[in-house]
Amino acid sequence: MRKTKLKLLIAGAVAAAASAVALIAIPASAQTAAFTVTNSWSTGYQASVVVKNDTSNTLPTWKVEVTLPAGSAVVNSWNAIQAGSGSSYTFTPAGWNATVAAGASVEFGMIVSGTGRPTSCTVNGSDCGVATSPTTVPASTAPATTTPTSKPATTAPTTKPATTAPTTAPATTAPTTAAPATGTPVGINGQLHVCGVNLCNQYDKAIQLRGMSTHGLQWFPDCYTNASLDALANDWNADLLRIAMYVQEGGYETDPSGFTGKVNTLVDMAEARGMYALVDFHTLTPGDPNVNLDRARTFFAAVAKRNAAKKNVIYEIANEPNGVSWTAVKSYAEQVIPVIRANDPDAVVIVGTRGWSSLGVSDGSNSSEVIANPVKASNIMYTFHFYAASHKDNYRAEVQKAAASLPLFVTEFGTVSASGGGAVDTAGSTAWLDLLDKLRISYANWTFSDANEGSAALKPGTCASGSFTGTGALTESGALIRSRIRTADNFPVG
Ligand code: IDC
Repeated sequence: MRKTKLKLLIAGAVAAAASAVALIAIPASAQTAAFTVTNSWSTGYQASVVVKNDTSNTLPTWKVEVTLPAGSAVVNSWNAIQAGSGSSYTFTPAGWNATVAAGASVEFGMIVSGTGRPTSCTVNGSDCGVATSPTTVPASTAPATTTPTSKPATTAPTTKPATTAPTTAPATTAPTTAAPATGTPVGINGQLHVCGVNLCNQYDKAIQLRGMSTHGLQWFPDCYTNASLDALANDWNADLLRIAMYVQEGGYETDPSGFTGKVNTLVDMAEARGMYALVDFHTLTPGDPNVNLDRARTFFAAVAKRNAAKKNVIYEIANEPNGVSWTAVKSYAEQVIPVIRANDPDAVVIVGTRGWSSLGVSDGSNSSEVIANPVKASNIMYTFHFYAASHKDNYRAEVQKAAASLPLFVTEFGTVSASGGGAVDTAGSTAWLDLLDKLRISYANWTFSDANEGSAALKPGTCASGSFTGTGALTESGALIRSRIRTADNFPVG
């Protein structure tokens, strides 16, 4: 999420100063668009486009047309509907972001393969001020790529609803932007995005992340320490830490700023070890996520704003919707996702599914309800959860089928029964993990904790002892899962 401030389409006075570059003047008061390269690599780049309404009237809709030079193409975009191919592309509102109030702006993003920057751009038919030369800027020589990592002021969201405050984080959650260690999962893969049905890395290659979920943060504080996360990163070779922040049951609702701070601290601890952090808004009881909608808005506004510059954060907005229709879950998602996008535009967001994130199967439905009526947002994935002793072949068949159409992420699974206890089902767990490996579906196992239940990876008493490495600390479930997670990732890089 590093913002490199390489602004190629510049409006107004700034444009006039760039005398070496031919620019088309725009009126002082107009709809403008600014194209910013937010991340680049040898074979492509990520860009953000901000459409700003500088007039005193509401803009009812917008359309941005971009032309790229030969050899460059848009491969993926989010927060806009993309049409076109080859060198010409059109971007129109994603559905919820058509209207732009006077003085406000909307933002969308894209991944481009090839290094050619746009040769032209219009917003609502008017030229948005395109540099006609140079058309390509090698990332290594771009003047601003090493300058500030913070988002330029012009891209700051101006339409954030008042309910998405707070805007100030407690002192304990001051942002850090430590560069991920090279050779680590985050160091190699960088900012992730969804491409087709896959999770893709900064080279636009499909990857699978394998890692562990915490137990409820309110119950197991001793389990998430520097020593335990060192073991997870270096002994388990985990790519991912899921941070399960229960909302009820003594969780977030009892101390919003305290739990927000705990989550942020774990995001930093994962980042320092080059692991991705999956921020799980662990709704469970009640099962309708809309009950927690206001809390979700407040929580995600704060966490997304604070962590916007990081590359390692993925947001999971509702753990396990249950007793609620898909349309209700979708409505919740379409209200929470814009809050995240307004603060952290390029992060992957994962949406829970009906029937305890079973794609509807545990409620007698299936993934077709999602495929037929997807969430109106891009750069998103859908959640699937299973417990190996409870969820068998019919669930595996559904995942196999759904994975052809939907980007899936197994943000939680257990080797045992859905109660979280009982015996490890080794054959069932192996069948599931083989399927996920084959489909390159990322996963996090429940739980990296020493809870006295079969799903816990660590023997009771491990966290108090402070000794986490090796197999001595592991339960049967922990030994099985560690052996699956610690094999080489071989992330594709080119
Ligand atoms: C379980 C814990 C258990 C705790 C309970 C509280 O394992 O110690 O008492 O939650 O609600 C899920 C949920 C996850 C459950 C887990 C096992 O996401 O919170 O954890 N499970 O029941 N979905 C299916 C299983």
